[in-house]
Amino acid sequence: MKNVQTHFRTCNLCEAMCGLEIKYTGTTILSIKGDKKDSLSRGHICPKATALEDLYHDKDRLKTPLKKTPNGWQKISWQEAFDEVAEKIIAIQKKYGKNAVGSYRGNPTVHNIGLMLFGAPFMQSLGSNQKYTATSVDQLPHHFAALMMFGHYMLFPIPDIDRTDFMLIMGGNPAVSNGSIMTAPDFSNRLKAIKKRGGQVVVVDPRFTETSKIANQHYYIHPGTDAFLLLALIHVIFKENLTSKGHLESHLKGWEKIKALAKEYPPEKITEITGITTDAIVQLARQFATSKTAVCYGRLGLSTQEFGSLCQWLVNVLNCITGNLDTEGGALFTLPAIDIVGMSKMTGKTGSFNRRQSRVRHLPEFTGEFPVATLADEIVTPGENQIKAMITIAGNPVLSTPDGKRLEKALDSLEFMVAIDIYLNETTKYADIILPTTTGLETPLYDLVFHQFAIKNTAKYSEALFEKTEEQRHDWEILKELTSRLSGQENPMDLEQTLNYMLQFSVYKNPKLSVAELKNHPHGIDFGSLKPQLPERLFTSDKNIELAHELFIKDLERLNAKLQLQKTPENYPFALIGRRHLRSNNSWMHNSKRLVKGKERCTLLIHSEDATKLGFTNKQVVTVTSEVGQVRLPIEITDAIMQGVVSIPHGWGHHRKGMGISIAQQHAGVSLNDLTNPMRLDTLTGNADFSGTRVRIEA
Ligand SMILES: Nc1nc2c(c(=O)[nH]1)N[C@H]1C(S)=C(S)[C@@H](COP(=O)(O)OP(=O)(O)OC[C@H]3O[C@@H](n4cnc5c(=O)[nH]c(N)nc54)[C@H](O)[C@@H]3O)O[C@H]1N2
Ligand SMILES: Nc1nc2c(c(=O)[nH]1)N[C@H]1C(S)=C(S)[C@@H](COP(=O)(O)OP(=O)(O)OC[C@H]3O[C@@H](n4cnc5c(=O)[nH]c(N)nc54)[C@H](O)[C@@H]3O)O[C@H]1N2
Ligand code: SF4
Ligand SMILES: [Mo]
Repeated sequence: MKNVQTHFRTCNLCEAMCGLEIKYTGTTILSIKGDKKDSLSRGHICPKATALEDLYHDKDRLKTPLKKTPNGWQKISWQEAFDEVAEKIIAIQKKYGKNAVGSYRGNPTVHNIGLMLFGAPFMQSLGSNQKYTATSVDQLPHHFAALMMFGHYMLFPIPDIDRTDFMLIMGGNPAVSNGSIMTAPDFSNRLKAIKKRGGQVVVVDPRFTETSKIANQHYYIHPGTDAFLLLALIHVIFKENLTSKGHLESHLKGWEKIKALAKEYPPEKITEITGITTDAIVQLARQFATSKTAVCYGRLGLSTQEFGSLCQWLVNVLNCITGNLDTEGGALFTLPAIDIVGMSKMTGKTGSFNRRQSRVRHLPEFTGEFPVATLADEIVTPGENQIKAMITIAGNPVLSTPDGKRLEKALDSLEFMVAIDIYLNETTKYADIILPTTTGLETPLYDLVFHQFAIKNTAKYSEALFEKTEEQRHDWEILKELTSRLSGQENPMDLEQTLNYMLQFSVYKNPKLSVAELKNHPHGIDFGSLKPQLPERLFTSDKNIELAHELFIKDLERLNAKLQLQKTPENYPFALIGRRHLRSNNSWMHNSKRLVKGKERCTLLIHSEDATKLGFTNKQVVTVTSEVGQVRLPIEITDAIMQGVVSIPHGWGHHRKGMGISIAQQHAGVSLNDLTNPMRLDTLTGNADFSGTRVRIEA
């Protein structure tokens, strides 16, 4: 074929940052394959990458602003849209105060360089405290633990998967998710490599997952009880003198306190509540502590639970007391070319906690935002600082935050709402104006966030493959325009100039980094493996690691109370957990035919013995009821889940009326978050508690 061209870029869909090699002619894509020369991903991709083509050609994607009118949605010009949005926001803030305009920013924000660079000035121009993001239905406990222990909310220890001898995975399913807060493309093969070099992989999960299939060992655990297991592991390690302070000896604060409190959690005491035997716990502790190197990795299933923050703290403690923090083969800190963490030395923005509380439920602020589980309360509860208008940016909170139905009602009651998004979907349908953006192949990409969490230090810039059309706007262009209208100040810089400005601070000087230089390296630049950086990298004032922060110690009281209250509620005998699928991405990629085709995926997984007891047959449609809602879906009988636990995948529920996502609507499924309860939180931080939502199941 004539004129076949090749484009190299990074996939922006999940955290793995896979390098892609795209063959195309004109605007026709011929193939999307893994880029074997990519400095990080070595040729790996997953099925979602090929859906970038579908996303580009998707007829349902919005290209021009839409305005809701009594006669339905009408296309309006950008000029008109900007005028009206700015005018409405200014008027509402004038009438009710700055905090009357709330915002919610979703997950694709962190995969989008434009939203990252132009989001902060926009939020500043808005000047509202009513800020919400997907963080509080996801990784907030990780940030919290990092802030309390290392002094910076973004200072995450990243498992050194390629050099470790033992990896303990709790509440993560990287064989499907491709890893999170740990950018490690081709995660599955990296796990297999641990086994090949004589090491071990152990998974702790209420479901026998795709990752469990790769592991040497799997332990079932009752949802929400991981903090007990971690404490018992720490108990055994202290009791048997298997600890190691390593090179951090003089920088560990609170060692004796940890040792003393772990005494209270002998394995036999927590066997019943976790469902893991004493022998297994002792063995796991010994294996972990006596491996030459080892690392514990706790992810979403550990964060979005009642004791999420305790879990993420204890994961760090476990790594630390076995000499596996800041060491090769353990967990290490990154040093990316654009170092957001390092830059805090100039800006002083290292994170904050509880500087103020939310108006209605008095939940703590974290780094400027409130827990999204209380967003609906803030919209519907009258009073000063009530939210009267909302801006959603790249977020779908109706499907992704607890009790989506309640939030729908709240959004419907607003005086004004604007959504910056690519679709008319479950959330944006409540907007008065939708400002559509470019996405995927139409956008340039430098990953500001995930280079920060990657298992190697690399840098890569991807140019846009296709030019946007005349009618389209980039996310950053929209935010820049709105910022200037709200603040009255013009920002003279565009995306590339802003990126160049940041690159000049890079610690890597060879080559001297700029967008132009990065364009000369289409497979990325490799700066090598992660290296020990402590204590210099710490942001605590005394350059020590805070092992036993009083907020965690205090929260143990809440945990201990659980030991007494163990009865299964009769009305709700099952614990509900979520799951992910290789061909889904949260709530918004079901409009690609190739990703949704095949057998029904939105099913309720249930253990065969539970199904037999209830007299259910496979594929039978059942009703699932929780404290807040009800859904109906087919069951899928399996032995790969704990008895008493059931699972519904996250991100479905496209049956709602009035949307413009035609393919997704044909594969609607049900929303897990029509069942989850916004009153159930990790109360230390306000992060949502999804794991173990109580439900009953009826024919
Ligand atoms: N029960 C339960 N709830 C969960 C989870 C769970 O496991 N169980 N997972 C949680 C997690 S980890 C997360 S991250 C959240 C996600 O929560 P959200 O971020 O609220 O939801 P997404 O499904 O990622 O929706 C992204 C939105 O961005 C739009 N979008 C996509 N690309 C672009 C773009 O380039 N520009 C713009 N402007 N818009 C774009 C999409 O159309 C969609 O509307 O959900 C959380 N909720
Ligand atoms: N294919 C695909 N990839 C994705 C996404 C996607 O939607 N699809 N989403 C992306 C996003 S936004 C994120 S945040 C990451 C998340 O990536 P992961 O952290 O890997 O999240 P999940 O795949 O939801 O896996 C969570 C695991 O926790 C288990 N679990 C639930 N409750 C508990 C508990 O109480 N204790 C323990 N020990 N385990 C529990 C669940 O059974 C599940 O196996 O994935 C990202 N990658
Ligand atoms: S694993 Fe993630 S980054 Fe890699 S191709 Fe799939 S969606 Fe893209
Ligand atoms: Mo996430």
